Amino acid sequence: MALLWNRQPSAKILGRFTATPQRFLRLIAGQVLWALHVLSLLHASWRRVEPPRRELLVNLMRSLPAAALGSVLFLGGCGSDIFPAETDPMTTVDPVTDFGLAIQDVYGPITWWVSIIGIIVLILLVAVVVVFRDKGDGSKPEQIHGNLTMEVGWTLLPVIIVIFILVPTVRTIFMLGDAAPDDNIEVKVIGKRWWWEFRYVPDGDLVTREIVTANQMHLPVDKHASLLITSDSVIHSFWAPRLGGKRDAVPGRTNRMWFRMLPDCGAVEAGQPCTNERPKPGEPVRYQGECAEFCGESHAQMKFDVIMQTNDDFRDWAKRMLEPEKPTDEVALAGMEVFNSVGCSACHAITGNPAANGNRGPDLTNFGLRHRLAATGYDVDDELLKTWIHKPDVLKPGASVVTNKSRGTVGADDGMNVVQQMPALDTDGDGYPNFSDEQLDQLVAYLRSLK
Ligand code: HEC
Ligand SMILES: [Cu+2]
Repeated sequence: MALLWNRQPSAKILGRFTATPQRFLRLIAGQVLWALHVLSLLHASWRRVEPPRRELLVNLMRSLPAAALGSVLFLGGCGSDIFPAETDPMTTVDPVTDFGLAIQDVYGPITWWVSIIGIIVLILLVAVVVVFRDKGDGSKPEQIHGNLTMEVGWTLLPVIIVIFILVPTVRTIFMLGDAAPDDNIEVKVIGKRWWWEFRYVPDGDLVTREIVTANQMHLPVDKHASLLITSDSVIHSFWAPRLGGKRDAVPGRTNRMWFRMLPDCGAVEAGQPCTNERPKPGEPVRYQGECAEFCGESHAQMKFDVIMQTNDDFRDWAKRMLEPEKPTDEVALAGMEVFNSVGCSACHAITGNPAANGNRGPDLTNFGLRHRLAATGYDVDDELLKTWIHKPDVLKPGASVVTNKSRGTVGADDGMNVVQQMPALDTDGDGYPNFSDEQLDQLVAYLRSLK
């Protein structure tokens, strides 16, 4: 069963896949119960017992518990167990930033209002069905035509309800659409097929020169992050649910988004918005995100991490990105030679390795500090890295040029895939040399030493 949601059983999948077998069963059971409910209603209406057509009502009442239980199971399958953030890193109802909270402040009250309205409507509906049911004595109900009061009422009431929803929604949209507060760090976010590039705009303080990295965005906790989101390929959508809502990444257009983590609960008065999750010195906090707009074969593997750090830790990280340490280990140094001689350096840039200055693939500066491989939920380890270098497709469908071409999938020769994707190195005839195992080990040692 595990194979259903884990294509790569050998790889360690981190807390990203929240689809546990229990949840899966709950979803199925919920649907089965609902299907029974609907079937029972259909059955009753087919039989059309005359007179009276009580059968339908009776069946409705009888199968209602099944439907109710089905709904509970189904929603339980989607939702979280007691602590949302712990079991569901992608929860949308437990925000930790001002942006996330602003959305929650609209979403929360509206959910309550519509629940109450929904319950009132249901009660009225059931009451009408019961009170005005066919009593079986052949009598006709009173015939009426037009009722001004009711018509005005059911026009005005929805208008008022919609205004109640509209005002806070529009206010929040405008507030979040404004420019970011001055105290910010600006990062250009570029959606690629299928990974994320982050380019830090120098601010003369924390970031002295442009820093480029991929799939793992570091942010200082006390500043607003001001993201300039775009795409170099198709439309993607940047979404880290605990930090805030989605923003489309559209080619040729820049969408903005800004947020800052809420203050620490120990530092504010009770009742003020706050979070207990702020990073401490040396203890960053990781938030997960993913692409939320279907963008092709490996859309589901287009994930990223946001690493929240104290300002000082962030400063250290930035410094290290600009001046990484040189590898000293002999194997790693040999790996650098391989990297530069077999063509990796034509697509990947590495600060500190002047020969590596390509820009088609992710910037690999300090790659050894990254947790994940190639924007997926795979924890980086040596074996995985070897698999990736040999055949990226095994870990990420469509990620390699060669397999794409030979499989003849749509887009295989659209120019974009062919130049941009990562080549699979062990396939003959693709212009890249085959490796000896020793060279592969050296390459992996080099990549892992970059920190
Ligand atoms: C034709 C360009 C190209 C060449 C040549 C190339 N790569 Fe890549 N590489 C890419 C692209 C594009 C990606 C991103 C793929 C993805 O995540 O979907 C990538 C991803 C990677 C990653 C994962 C980066 C991350 O952020 O997790 C590693 C590691 C890597 N390449 C190593 C290498 C090595 C080692 C070589 C040489 C043996 C090499 N690449 C040659 C284009 C290239
Ligand atoms: Cu995408």
